[in-house]
Amino acid sequence: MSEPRSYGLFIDGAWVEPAGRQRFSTRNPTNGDLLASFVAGEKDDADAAVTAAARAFAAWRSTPAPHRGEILLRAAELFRRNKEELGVIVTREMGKVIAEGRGDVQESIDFVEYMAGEGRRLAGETVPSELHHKFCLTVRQPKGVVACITPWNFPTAIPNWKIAAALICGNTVVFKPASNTALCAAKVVETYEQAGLPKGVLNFVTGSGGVVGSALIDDPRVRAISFTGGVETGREVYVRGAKGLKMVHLELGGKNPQIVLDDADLALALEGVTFGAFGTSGQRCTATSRLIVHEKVYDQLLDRLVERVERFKVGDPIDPTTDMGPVASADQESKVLSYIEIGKREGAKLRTGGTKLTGGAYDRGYFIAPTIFETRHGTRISVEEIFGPVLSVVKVKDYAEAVKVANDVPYGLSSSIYTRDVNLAFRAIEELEAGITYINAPTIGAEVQLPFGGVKNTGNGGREAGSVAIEEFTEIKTVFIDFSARLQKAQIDVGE
Ligand code: UN1
Repeated sequence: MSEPRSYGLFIDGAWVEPAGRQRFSTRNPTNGDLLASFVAGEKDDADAAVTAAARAFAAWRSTPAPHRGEILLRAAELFRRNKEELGVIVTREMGKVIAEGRGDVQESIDFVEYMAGEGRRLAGETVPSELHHKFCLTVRQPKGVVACITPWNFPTAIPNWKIAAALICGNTVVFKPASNTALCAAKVVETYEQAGLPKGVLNFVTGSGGVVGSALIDDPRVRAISFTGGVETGREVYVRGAKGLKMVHLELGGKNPQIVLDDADLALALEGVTFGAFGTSGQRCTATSRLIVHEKVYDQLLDRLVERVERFKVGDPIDPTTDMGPVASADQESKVLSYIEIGKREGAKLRTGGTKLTGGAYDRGYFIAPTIFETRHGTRISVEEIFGPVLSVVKVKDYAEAVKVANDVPYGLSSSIYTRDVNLAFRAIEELEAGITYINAPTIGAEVQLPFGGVKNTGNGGREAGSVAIEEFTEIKTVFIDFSARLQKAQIDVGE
């Protein structure tokens, strides 16, 4: 890779270097290589970004939505053209294997393209009036300045989910990315810049959540906040956003179950859980962190899974033959290792893994062996989000117990069931408490043209992606057009 680059903030269409700021760097979690350096933004920087976004709002709002869509389409084309380069940057900065690094960028392409098309829809509704010669309809209008605060695990895709949806609706944006994947975020911003977005429409402020994020959340000019991250931070964002009566969209954790019944195609279920639990080193909100297995097939499935995972090649994620890369940061590593200790202490049976990998190249990065615990439902490792390559396996006696266990956690993002029984599959759709249910497929791998989000502590009811993404970023205006040329009184002039 070329020399580490030094980035400023992107405010009002220009890369700027405010004087006297501290800087921070991002590093490759595989080997510690320095990647790029960034400004640790302060409150003044967040203020300047909001000022630019507020100023740009009037013109962007009145730009016809299909023209906004053309700019998004150009951004999508650029993401496509640069997919390989960006995929490599995702892998270098975040540590997911290169196929998934490319997948992250592909998800960006898919979503930005999809939202570009939304520029020719942004549909309202037309409904009948109770009065003569009167039209009733709704139109969508943007909210204003939107703050997009994003995590590191999908460092191009999740920013794009938020930014593209906000922009197509006519909002202007201040984007505050996770610090450890700020290079991916800067690349996203450069792409929109090259696509010809007018100045001030997208602004980029790096820095800590406590400083930059806080300033954005409390700024009265910010009308909506879209946040993906941990549940405790999310709760604080919600409470503080509520004080300003802002729309707050939250995408928080998960403790996603894969249920395997005794009639399941076990080879398929095995492939599913392998990808669902250990893809992205388990660092997806949708990752399979619980395998709930019918007692009749429990030993058979678990033995095969352990054997499969023990053959995993854990190493440099840029090597296409690697099955699993490192976790994303030192913080992640210590959090995951502490959960492994908790698992051991609470008496879970460690079937494989359970250690930091050391020796040779491992010593330069944050590598954890893929870990499988047999445990009973209710232990901490079986109900708390770990966000790493740690799978808890729980034995159940039938479908009813499987669903009970699956639902008995504070989260409800994704869920999956493997069965050939069509009735039980449909019952699972009805009964699993989750925003997403997969039948005979793993808990990861949502597609952008469908809503994404969850129930319980996973969020506050909103959904990203799909056509409903525009709900978060628009106000509905209800319009009555009376062409009767006389005063008509709703609820009073009845039956005429
Ligand atoms: C996330 O982990 O927050 O469904 C997003 C999936 C991906 C998105 C995950 N398409 O696994």
